[in-house]
Amino acid sequence: TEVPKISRGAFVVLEGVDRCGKTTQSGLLLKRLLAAGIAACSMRFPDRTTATGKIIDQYLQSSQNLDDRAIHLLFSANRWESADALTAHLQAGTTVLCDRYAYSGVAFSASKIDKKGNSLLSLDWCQAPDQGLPAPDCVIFLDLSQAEAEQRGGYGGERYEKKEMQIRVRHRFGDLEAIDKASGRVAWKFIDAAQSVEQVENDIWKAVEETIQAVKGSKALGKMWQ
Ligand code: 2DT
Repeated sequence: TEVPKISRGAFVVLEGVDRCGKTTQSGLLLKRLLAAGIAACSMRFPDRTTATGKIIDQYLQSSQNLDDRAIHLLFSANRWESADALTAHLQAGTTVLCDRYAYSGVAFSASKIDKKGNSLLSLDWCQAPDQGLPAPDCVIFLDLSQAEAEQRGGYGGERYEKKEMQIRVRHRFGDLEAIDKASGRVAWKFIDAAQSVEQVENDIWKAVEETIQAVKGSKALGKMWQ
């Protein structure tokens, strides 16, 4: 007798600029998937609970300084630590939602500049350590203009929560979307995060349903940037 093969879970990454409501939406989405009877779990990066995550947390809270390359590699290592578990969830048929991923990794590091305004780390250099990680089936990008982000009541006190940095990060996300578009491997869905929480939730749900359908059509799990 043949055991029917369960199709793998979908891998959905949520990205966006600060203040876009990403964390709220990832909670709502997980609830909705489970309510619809779809096996699902969520992850978030940085995962501040692991050994690398603790150093990352100290760095973000500015209680520890690190070389820009060293912290970039730690953020990447923080994802690689979870790569096997992530793949296992997907192969077992569980849909995985991930709040930030390698896209944030590259967008933030590649937005660092020196005193003259020159980039410190190139996009290519930043992408390299994450190459080969499981690739998402879709990237849901919660888009918010700089003006709308500012209206939401200012940024917090962590290292990257500064206006000029956020503007550069938004551009780097655009560069990364263009790279995925050119390769045709990972679909990005842009969602207007200035809408109400319910509207954003519904737009995300539509995007996720489409992604799950595509995965059921036996779309193979890809590898990041290769
Ligand atoms: P949260 O506020 O979502 O905890 O993010 N970051 C994130 C990086 O610089 N590199 C990465 O690889 C990742 C995943 C984005 C904390 C900050 O860390 C930044 C915001």
